[in-house]
Amino acid sequence: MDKFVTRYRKRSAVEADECKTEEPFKKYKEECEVEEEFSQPIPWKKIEAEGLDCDYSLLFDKEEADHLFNQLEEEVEYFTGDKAKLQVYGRSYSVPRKQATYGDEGLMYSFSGVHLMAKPWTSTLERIRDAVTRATGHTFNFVLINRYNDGHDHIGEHRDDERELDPACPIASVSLGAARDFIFRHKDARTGSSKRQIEPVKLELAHGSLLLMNYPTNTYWYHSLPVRKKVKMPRINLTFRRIVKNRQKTGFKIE
Ligand SMILES: O=C(O)CCC(=O)C(=O)O
Repeated sequence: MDKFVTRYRKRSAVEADECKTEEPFKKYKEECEVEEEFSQPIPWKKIEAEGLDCDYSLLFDKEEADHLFNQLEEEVEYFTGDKAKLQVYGRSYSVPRKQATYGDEGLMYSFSGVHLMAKPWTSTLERIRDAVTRATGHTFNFVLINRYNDGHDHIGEHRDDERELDPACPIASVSLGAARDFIFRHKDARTGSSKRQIEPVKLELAHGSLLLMNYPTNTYWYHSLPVRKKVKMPRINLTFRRIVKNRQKTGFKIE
């Protein structure tokens, strides 16, 4: 595993310290107290590089993560047939994994030529979403689910930089099932002949983990989940997002 810069902190403890501000900042202090109610103290690992800002933690212990994985296997309805295809430069490709989208009513997320409508939240998805909110203080109205049957299933390099995503809200990525490598590559260093040499940042996303991709990570860095033929077990990844309603694209909808 390549090295990356890490800093451990307890998010809520740090926020509590920041709340010990003097009288002129009373309003700020009150806001911090509200924030604290949302926070669940988990130890965060900071992952930083030029233009990359992420936080990583284990959100669920093995027993809970196993339970959530099994519940999702029963509840989630993935897109099939034409709905499981991407458009790249006018050509249609099968997605090398399964995908589903859930969220608040009327929300739609568009990428790679497809427009995916949110199905209503299931109870398990609400439970995971609310755990992420307690841990981060952020609220989310949409989740993209990717299911990888084994190490052949993968996702290619891309950025989650669609204009309908609220940049003030991190993308919160929850992983359940097989641990998989996850690679960030800077946009100016993606090929051997690139003008800059910036090392990729590589992590392993564990069962029950939470990775927060904070602004401006998705402006400068592509990410991917490469093929790993030795991985024989399935994995489910949930990326919780906040979509700004009036910035959604209109067009062909997949429901
Ligand atoms: O499965 C993963 O960890 C990555 C998913 C991803 O890149 C995405 O949802 O944009």
